[in-house]
Amino acid sequence: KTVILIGAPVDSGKRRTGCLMGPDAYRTAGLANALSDLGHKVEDMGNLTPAAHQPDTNEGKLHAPNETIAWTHRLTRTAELAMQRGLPIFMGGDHSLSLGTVAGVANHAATLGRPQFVLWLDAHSDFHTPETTDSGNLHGTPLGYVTGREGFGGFPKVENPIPQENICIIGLRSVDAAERAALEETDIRYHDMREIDEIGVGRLLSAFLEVVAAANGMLHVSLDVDFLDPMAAPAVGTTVPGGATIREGHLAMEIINDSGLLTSLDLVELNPFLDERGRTAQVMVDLAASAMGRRVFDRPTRAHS
Ligand code: DIR
Ligand code: MN
Ligand code: MN
Ligand code: MN
Repeated sequence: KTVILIGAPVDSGKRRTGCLMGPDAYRTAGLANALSDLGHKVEDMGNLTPAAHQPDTNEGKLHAPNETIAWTHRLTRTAELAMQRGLPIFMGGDHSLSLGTVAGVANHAATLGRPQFVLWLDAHSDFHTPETTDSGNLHGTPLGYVTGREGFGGFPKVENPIPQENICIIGLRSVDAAERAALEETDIRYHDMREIDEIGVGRLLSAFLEVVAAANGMLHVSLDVDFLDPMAAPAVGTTVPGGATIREGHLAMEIINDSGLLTSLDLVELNPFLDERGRTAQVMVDLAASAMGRRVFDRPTRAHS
């Protein structure tokens, strides 16, 4: 496959800064080599910048809406174009980058007449709107946006909203009350950590992938660092204990690879400023490699740091 690495140093989706260093941390942890070792043709587009925008003020409840809107414009267009040439991996950046990446890949799927599906691996459901968010942090809103919820005035119109039943969230353990109420009214498929414990991430995921395959769908995977337990992946601003293990993460990625369905991937919320000698960046690179065909049997051995 042709894999297109796209640096999206988005840091406007929440107040704690540092995610802007994410793309370079993934490069330093060897993402391009990990993928080319698997036989892929890898291109690195470098880091994007947001579209031109007015500076943000500190008025109002939302944090940095202008910058996030500008990123949404840039990323929607970039995702549409990259999809014509290969499999984009968006190296974040915080989760607000997915307002653009998901909107863009959905536009491309529409030109092919194929349905777009989204797998959201996250402790959080990110289903807020600018009106329902308590924190004012727009990284909590991408699924609200791409499903076409109201309340995104000033943002680009979502041309091809993702149907609710085409979305599956796995890993939930921190859902705000308003979000939960909204989510329960939808046809979004969602699985919390207890379901991972009792049923297993493999079975939950396989059930969703069967639906994607039956529909000849395109599959976008959005992997939030906090899907993983903070003991395994500490470099994220919103750690929530009780997350997925390294093995559950890899199993999910390996099953995604086996399905042959993956068409685009976000790696989001890595904050290298909070990392321990690049450990979390390395975990995310290894997970991406598993999603792109590395088998656990072949994983390179690494000296302890
Ligand atoms: C939180 C944060 N629910 C909010 N969401 C996060 O601000 O709305 N998503 N961290 O991954
Ligand atoms: Mn998230
Ligand atoms: Mn999260
Ligand atoms: Mn939230």
